[in-house]
Amino acid sequence: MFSQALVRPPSLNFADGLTREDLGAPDFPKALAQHERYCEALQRCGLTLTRLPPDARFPDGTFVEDTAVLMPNCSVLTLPGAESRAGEVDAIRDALLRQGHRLVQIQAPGSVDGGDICETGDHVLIGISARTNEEGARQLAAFLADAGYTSECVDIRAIDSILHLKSGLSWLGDNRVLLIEALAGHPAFARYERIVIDADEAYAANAIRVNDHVLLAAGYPRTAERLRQAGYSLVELDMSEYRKMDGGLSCLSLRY
Ligand code: CIR
Repeated sequence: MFSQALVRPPSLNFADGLTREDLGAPDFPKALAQHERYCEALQRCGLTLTRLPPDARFPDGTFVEDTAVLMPNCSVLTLPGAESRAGEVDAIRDALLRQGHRLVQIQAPGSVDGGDICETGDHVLIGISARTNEEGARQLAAFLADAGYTSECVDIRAIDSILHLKSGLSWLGDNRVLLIEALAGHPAFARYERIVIDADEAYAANAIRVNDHVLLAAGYPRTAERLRQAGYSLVELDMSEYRKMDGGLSCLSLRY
């Protein structure tokens, strides 16, 4: 169960962030409103929120997930793989230290984006991507092993459609994952029950299980139906402005 989440609303220059999408510039007031709905949904799932102020030095700073990997027994600050994002970690470090976390940190030449890290109970999947490199994965695996977790790498560099591992994968609990077809055949997922998403609903793969609910991007009816049939209680949220910036539901919070 999660009890807390750390979030950071987008800064006014959110549109200056990195993106590989070609969906136009995000609408700032709409992005803020969507962020507020997202925060309300986390609170509805029982979480207490820590809200950091936006910081215009980091237009991607609202995607706080990439700055840390928080497990019940282990709190790791990352070193995000995009140079423009490395400084985002400082504010997260301060906030987590204030809350009493004992932190370890990925060091260069290692790089890790939290979006590449998928916790599945005591086993952690580490995406090797354009942002998370093998050295970062090695350092993270060692921190996790010290804390009693196992891990394995999933190389996603050949899958152009996803930025991070979790752009195409969600842990639903109950030994179940939701994932895109391009990942479904990877041996790392053989141990899980797999719900494979239709190609035209691929964006919905970035969902989050938060206690008794699953937060899902709105507008993906077949995925929603499949999850309802599997017994999940859904909260559907409009993510249009974050999608334009290559982000999704998991990216907007650190949950712990
Ligand atoms: C970036 O390219 O870094 C941001 N515009 C999007 C990051 C999304 N984060 C995530 O999937 N965890």
